Amino acid sequence: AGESHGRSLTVILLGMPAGLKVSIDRINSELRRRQGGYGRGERMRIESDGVEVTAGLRGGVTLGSPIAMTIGNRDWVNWEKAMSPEPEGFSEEEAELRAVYRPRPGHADLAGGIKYGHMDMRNVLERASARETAARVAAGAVAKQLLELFGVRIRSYVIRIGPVEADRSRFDLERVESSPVRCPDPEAEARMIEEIDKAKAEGDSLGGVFEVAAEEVPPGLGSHVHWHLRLDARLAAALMSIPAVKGVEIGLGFKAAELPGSKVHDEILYSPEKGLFRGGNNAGGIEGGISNGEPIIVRAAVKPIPTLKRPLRSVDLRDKTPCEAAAERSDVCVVPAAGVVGEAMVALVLADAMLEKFGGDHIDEVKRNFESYMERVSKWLT
Ligand code: EPS
Repeated sequence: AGESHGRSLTVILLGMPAGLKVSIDRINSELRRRQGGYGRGERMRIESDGVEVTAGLRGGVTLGSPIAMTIGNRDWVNWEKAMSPEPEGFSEEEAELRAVYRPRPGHADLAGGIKYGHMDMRNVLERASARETAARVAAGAVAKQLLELFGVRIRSYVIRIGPVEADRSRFDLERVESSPVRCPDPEAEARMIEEIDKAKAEGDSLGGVFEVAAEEVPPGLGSHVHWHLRLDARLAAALMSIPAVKGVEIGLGFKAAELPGSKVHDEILYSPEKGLFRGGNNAGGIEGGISNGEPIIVRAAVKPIPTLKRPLRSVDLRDKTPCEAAAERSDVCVVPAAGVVGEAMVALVLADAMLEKFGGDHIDEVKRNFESYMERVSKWLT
C-alpha cells in the first residue's frame, strides 16, 4: 500500500519461515540501488529510502509471522495538505492546486479515471506511480536473503536504452553496479548516456530492456502439471506487473520463433566427470515450466515513461477541450532502476517456488527438505 506522495509505503510479506536471519542493512542497500541510475529525476534527490520493520522479526530473525515494513516518503511534507488521509489536515484548495485533469497518453490516468470515477486523476497516478516499486524491492530483498541460503544469486543489467543495444561480446558483469546505466558494455554505456541527455534536452523520455539472471537455481522449481504452477508463467506475470514493462522474454525469447528447432534446443550431454549437462542455455533455465538447473535468464522491455516535458495531445476532462497532457516533475529514463525491481520480482517468485517445493515452518526444516532432494537429484544426474 502507499501513494507516491503519501506518508509512506507499506509492504507485508507472508510465508517466510521462522529462523531466517534478515539483514536490514541489506534491505536498505537494495533500496539504494533502486534509487540510482542515470536519467532519474529530482524526486530521487529528495528521497533517501530506508525501511522500518514493524512486525515479523525479533532480534533480526524471522518469527514465521507476516513481515511488515514501511518506507517513509520524505516528499510527504510538501504534499501533506493535498494528500492527508484524514479530513483534518486535508485542504481542498491544496488538492485543487495538485489536481490532474489532462490525462497523459500511456499513463494509467485516463483508464484509471474512467474505471474508478476520478475526474481528478491524481487519485489514480498516486498509486500507479512507480514509487510503489520501492516496497517490492524491500520485500524482494528479504526473498533474496532466503534464496542466498540455498546458493541462489540474482543479478540484473541493462542491455538496451532507446536505440542503443549492448554488445554481449563486450560484457563485463563486474562493472554493472558502478555503471550509471547499469550496463555491462562500456561502449554502449557512453552512447546510452548520450541518448538520455538528448531525450532530456528534447523534453522526451526513453525506454529499454533489462535482463535478470538467476544462478544456482535448483532444478525442479515450478511444474508442467498446471498452468498456474509453470515457473516461466509466474516469472512473466511478475515482471509484466512492474509499471512500464510491456514485454517479457525467457531465454532466447522471441528469437526462438525465427529459428528451426535444431538451432534452438539445448542438447542433453553426459560425461562421467560432469554428469548430465546441457549444450547451451537457450531455454533460459526453464523447460516445461520447470527450472532445469541452468541459469534462469529473463528480459523485460520497458516503455518510455509517459510524463513528457514536451507533452503529447490530450483532452481536458472538465470541458473536453483539446490540450497538452499534464507534465510534472518526472524521470527521463528508469530502465536501470527497473532492473533492480526486476531482480526483486524474480526473487519473490523464486522464493515462493522454493518454499512450495521445500517448504517448512522453520528454516532448518526447509534446509533439510532441500538437502534430501538435492541428494536424490545428484545421484540421478551423475
Ligand atoms: C513517478 C514520477 C516521479 C518519479 C517516481 C515515479 O516522482 P514525482 O512525481 O514525485 O516527481 O521519481 O518514482 C519514485 C518516486 C520512485 O521512488 O521510484 C511516476 O509518475 O510514476
